[in-house]
Amino acid sequence: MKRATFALAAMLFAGSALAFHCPADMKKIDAALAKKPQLSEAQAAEVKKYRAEGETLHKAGKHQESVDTLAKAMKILDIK
Ligand SMILES: [Cu+2]
Repeated sequence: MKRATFALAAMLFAGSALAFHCPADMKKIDAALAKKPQLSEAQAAEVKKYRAEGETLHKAGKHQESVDTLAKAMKILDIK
């Protein structure tokens, strides 16, 4: 019983940490885009796609998927 409670608490903690992660990543992407990075049309389209997908996933509560998707956009933009 105690172990289950701990596991649940750990899960909730991980979930909320990730919930903060996505908006932070989106902010980084938006900031990078505001600087008009040198991207090919295909790259720019991909970044936009991942950025939108990440936001949708975040709103759906799928934070891990959101972080993973936003990471792809960040990789194209070369954000660390
Ligand atoms: Cu999220």
